[in-house]
Parts: sequence; C-alpha cells; structure tokens
Amino acid sequence: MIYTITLNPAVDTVLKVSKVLTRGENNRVQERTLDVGGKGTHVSCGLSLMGQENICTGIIGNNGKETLIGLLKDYGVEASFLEVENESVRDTFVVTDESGDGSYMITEYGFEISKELTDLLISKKLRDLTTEDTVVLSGNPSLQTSTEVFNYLLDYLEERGVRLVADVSGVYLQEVLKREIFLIKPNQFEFGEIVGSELNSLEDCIEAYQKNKDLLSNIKNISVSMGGSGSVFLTKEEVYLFTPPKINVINDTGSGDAYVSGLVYGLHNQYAIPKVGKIATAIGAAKAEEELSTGFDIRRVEELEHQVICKRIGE
Ligand code: TA6
Repeated sequence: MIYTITLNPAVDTVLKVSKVLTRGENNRVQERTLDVGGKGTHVSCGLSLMGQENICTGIIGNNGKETLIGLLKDYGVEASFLEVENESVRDTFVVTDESGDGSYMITEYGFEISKELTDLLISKKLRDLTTEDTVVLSGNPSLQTSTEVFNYLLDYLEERGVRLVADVSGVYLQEVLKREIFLIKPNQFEFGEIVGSELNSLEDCIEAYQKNKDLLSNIKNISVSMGGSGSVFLTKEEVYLFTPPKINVINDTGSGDAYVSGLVYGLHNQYAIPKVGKIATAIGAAKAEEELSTGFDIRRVEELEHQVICKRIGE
C-alpha cells in the first residue's frame, strides 16, 4: 500500500485576478475557489486520479477539517487523518493572474506537532505499516515542530522498514538524509544545499551527483527538479534528463506535488525510469495548465507524456 503523510495540511483559497497582478493598484478578484492544500494530500489526489489506491493520512486541526476532507473526496481520496481538538486547518492563498508567469503562494504556519501527537499518529494511523509499504512523507511539519519530534517519526518508519519517499526541505531534509531512503525530490537549490555548491543547471546537478555519490549512497533514487527547465533522475547506475513540453502555465502551485505523485505511481508499478520520468513530467505539466492547485486531466497527461524528451546521460 502507498501511504501519504501530511503533517501540516492546508485549504488553498485560489484567487483568480483579472489582468496582471500589480502593486499599488486595485487587483479585482474574478473568481475565488477553495481547493486541497498541503503536499502529501496533493500526492494522494494525483495517485487517485491515476487510479492508484493509497491511504491519505497525517495530522489535521478539528476546525475546518470538513472542508479539506470534502475537497479531497472530490478527487477520489478518502482521508484518514489524526484529528486534533482546538486546532485549525491552516489557510493558504494562491493568486493567479494573466501574466502566464505562474502563481503567488501565501501560507500560514500551522500548529506545532508534539511528540504526543506523533505517538497518536503512529498508534492510530500507522500501526499496520510493513516492509511492503511505501510511505510518502510530503511537506514539512509547521516551523515550530522540533527535529527531535520529526526524527521520532522517522525512527518509527525506519523500524518498520517501509520504502520512504521524502519531499521535505531545510532542517527536515537534513534529518531525512541520514536514513535509508527510496526517493527524494529536491529542487536545484535544495540539492545545492545537500551537496554544498551552487547549481545553476541540470548539468550542474548531474556533475554534483557524480562528485558526491558517496555522500548520497543511502538514497536509492533522486529526482532534482528545475520547474519548466525539466528534471534529472539520478541512481547509482543510471542518470536521465527529462525536458518537458512547452505549455501555457496557468497555475504552477501544486505542480511539484503532482510530479511526485507521478514518480511514486511509476516506481510503485515498477516502470522503467524513462517511463517514470515521462509520466511524472507530464503530470506536473498537465497540473500547471489547470486553474486550481490540485488535479489534472488524465487525457492531457497521456498527450504530454509523448512530448517529454528523455535523454540517458553517459551513453
Ligand atoms: O505545493 C503546493 C502546496 O501544497 C499548496 O497547496 C499549499 O497549501 C502549500 O504548498 C503548502 O506548503 P508548505 O511548504 O507551507 O507546506
């Protein structure tokens, strides 16, 4: 089974502004839509849209939970969160305009995750995990959450021997890197922090990987993304570069999460890496063509998949 864990989910309010968003002017909102926020939640939506069974769990505040759980249902996801009294689901504001340059994202912090809450999450939602399971830990916990608490969860996942997919950043990524990991998906800046150098291109990422193979030896698969410029997929044996087709970007919020859902879907179904990367790239691109921050058109994914260019490096 594939589990997604979101420690700090959100409800996205997507504000569509007419014309191009301009400072000092009245930017009128044409449309206001609520959508699924958070990160593992988006991975679950992507998997469900691809017909892939999964369990969407994590920790959610009681206030506002119905909205998020209802929105998830619209994408075919039955959520099973640990619910916390006297806490609220945070709000994220996503602003899109007619510039074609992508969206703005404004997020709230969310509430602190304690060791007690982590214990409850483990005992109530994660107790059946086995070595057969894939766990996608996507999105950081709220900023106030200590790395000790985060490590406590990682210890449990490690003890269960699950295939761990982590899409986290900053200090939480540093902690994840000390473990055996199935897949990480840093962007080029996060990957630059891992290897300690500035990376300005996908070629730089490949070079940095080759130089730091020892440092990264406990990570089975690494996908480094550079938005519209594409991504690289790095394993000990193979290196691939994926170039996405040109698309009309409407809302790129959630595209990275959609891309992760494609990677997880492809790897779970044991597709060869070229197919995994093409599907993930197509899903990320199809998502960016949508107005909301979640979801994509499956037929469009199929069309775009054929337009993704995959190049094996070193052949
Ligand atoms: O990646 C998009 C998104 O998941 C939004 O839906 C939004 O709610 C936000 O990211 C949350 O990001 P954060 O880094 O604060 O967890």
